[in-house]
Amino acid sequence: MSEPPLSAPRRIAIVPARNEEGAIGLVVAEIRAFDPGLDVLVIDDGSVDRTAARAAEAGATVVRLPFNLGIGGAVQTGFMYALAHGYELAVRLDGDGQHDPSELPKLIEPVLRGDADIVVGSRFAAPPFDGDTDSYRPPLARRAGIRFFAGIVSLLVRQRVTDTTSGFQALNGKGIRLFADDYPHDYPEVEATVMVVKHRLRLLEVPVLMREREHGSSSITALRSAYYVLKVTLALLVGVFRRKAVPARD
Ligand SMILES: Nc1nc2c(ncn2[C@@H]2O[C@H](COP(=O)(O)OP(=O)(O)O)[C@@H](O)[C@H]2O)c(=O)[nH]1
Ligand SMILES: [Mg+2]
Repeated sequence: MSEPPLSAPRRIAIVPARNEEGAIGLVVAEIRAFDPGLDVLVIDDGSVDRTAARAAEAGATVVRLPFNLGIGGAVQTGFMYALAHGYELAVRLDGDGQHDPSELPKLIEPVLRGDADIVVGSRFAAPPFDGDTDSYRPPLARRAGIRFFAGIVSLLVRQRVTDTTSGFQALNGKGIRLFADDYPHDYPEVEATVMVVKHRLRLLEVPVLMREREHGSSSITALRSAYYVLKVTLALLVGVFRRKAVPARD
């Protein structure tokens, strides 16, 4: 991707961030170094630190939400921005530096080839991560949760998925439109995976490595994980009975 062709689609990187002042500058710089044609949009979701300033200094456009909407609302804001500004390709990366922009070509290429509407970077689709000390290995309880959701979601979408909580993604215009119109709240990625397939968008997983977080701390604590599993499972059940998945445009 270092020399994109002139016909390259207008593209945007959507980066949700909350209190990521330690990491966000480097994240933005790395994305811009990877592909200078990729506009970087940071959604600062009610941070109480210098996240917005650091992102702007590094060259990102920053949308500051007036209060904390949560990851779902922040990500949807990013897709609404992308839709309103006519972007044809979007990538999404976390603001904590765990997603390595040098892996973006794996995500973007299937979208550009027209093989998928949404490509998700999976931490678990690759050959096992044991032995590889550089790769990301979540704690046991979290791995169990990840397997649990991979199982249910694979059944619901009738396609094997291994990582339903990954926020490392690339989407074409169809994907941008869907997520701008409707995006789950709270812990959104699991439900979003189901939504994509329900709307007949083509979902593809590709293996990626994920880096360890070096600054700040994960927003997902042990207690939150329990709430996460319960809430998302209920939401999936409700989703099964939900007739119209996207609110009509007016
Ligand atoms: N917009 C927004 N982003 C959040 C919020 N909580 C976490 N994030 C961001 O979402 C990304 C993933 O969160 P993280 O806490 O690292 O989760 P983990 O990687 O699954 O442990 C990071 O870029 C965070 O800055 C939130 O309330 N709102
Ligand atoms: Mg993280």
